[in-house]
Amino acid sequence: MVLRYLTAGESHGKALTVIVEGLPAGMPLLAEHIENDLARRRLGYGRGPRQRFEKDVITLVGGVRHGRTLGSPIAVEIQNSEWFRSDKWHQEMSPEPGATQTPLTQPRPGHADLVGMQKYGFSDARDVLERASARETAARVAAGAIAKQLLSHLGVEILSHVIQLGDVRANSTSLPTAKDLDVIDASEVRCFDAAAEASMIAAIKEAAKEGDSLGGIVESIAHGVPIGLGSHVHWDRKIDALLAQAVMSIQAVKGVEIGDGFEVAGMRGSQAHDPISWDAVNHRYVREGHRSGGTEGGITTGEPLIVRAAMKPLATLNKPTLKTVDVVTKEETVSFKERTDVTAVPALGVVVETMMALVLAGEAQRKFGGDSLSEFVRNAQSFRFTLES
Ligand code: EPS
Repeated sequence: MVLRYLTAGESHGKALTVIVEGLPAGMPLLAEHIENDLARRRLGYGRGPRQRFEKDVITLVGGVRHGRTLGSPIAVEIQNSEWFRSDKWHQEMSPEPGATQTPLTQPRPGHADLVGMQKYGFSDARDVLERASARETAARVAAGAIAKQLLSHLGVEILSHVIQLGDVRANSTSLPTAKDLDVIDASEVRCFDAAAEASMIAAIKEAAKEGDSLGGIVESIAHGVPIGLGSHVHWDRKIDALLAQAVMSIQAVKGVEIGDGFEVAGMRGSQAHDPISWDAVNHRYVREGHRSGGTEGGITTGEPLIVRAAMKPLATLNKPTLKTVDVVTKEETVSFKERTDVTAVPALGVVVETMMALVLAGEAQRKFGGDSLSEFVRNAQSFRFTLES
């Protein structure tokens, strides 16, 4: 791995931490680059009360001096405002010896609770759910914001939008670009189709009234990706495989698609592929269409890279109706009630952008190398000139 990162921390613990290693020195990096994406991750109609007070206050603990990276590991700490707000969490999540007075013994179907308890030998679901929580994605987004900074020096821009919420589908005929991001982020559900937006909000209201939750699908697009990231030569070097693993690792994601992956399965070969033509003005090959999603043979083609992710409805419900078993009494019951979001699909887009950025930054580092930003950019330009000549 050229670019490595590791997150630590629990949802209601004191803080989350992420360390990112393998980025070149001399890259401008400000706290606000990270804060912007963290703020975008908190957006979205249907989030629970916690998002109203979580501020994601960050501290750059290492790897950055005078606004530039040093080439050393970058460490970021993100405070959990929740921990500072209430004594409850000081006690529940204390690292000191002790025990909880309120163990959670009624595991939620669809969450990590039961299998996590079985696997790790716990009798309190909190020992599992605190880490399984999607709060952890805040730490990933901080890492991804740093990766996006590196990619910006290659002209790569990544954005996302919601294309389905519950059973409401957006009518997305054109591919949004970075210029559209402000409009998308201004939408309460981060949807680029205003007509669908209203129906999505209505669906969330309806589910909220019934104490239920909703899933959906997001599409994330990277424009300006260099040709040649990933490789056809081995299974674990294919860019599609790296992206699929990264995106599938996001909490509650159950499906990943590259380009029109599922749709082309039902087409004829003569219709399913993007024809190649030569752009004599810009001296480059272009694909007429986006069906392949910007990869062929596990390598980026330079066309927009398109990844879709399907999120299941959250397993935590405001009105517990899911049948389960109490792990102490073994009696039938319903899963425990927790304060929760109705949907986190609008935030998922920002997390998918993050995982794409981390994969692309790692693969760009692998291809172009360089210990300083200028060396990295020079190497990338040199490769591009070779292709254009
Ligand atoms: C989450 C449950 C909710 C979400 C949380 C993820 O938290 P709480 O139980 O504290 O209300 O708000 O997401 C975040 C805190 C966040 O920053 O994304 C869960 O069970 O995954």
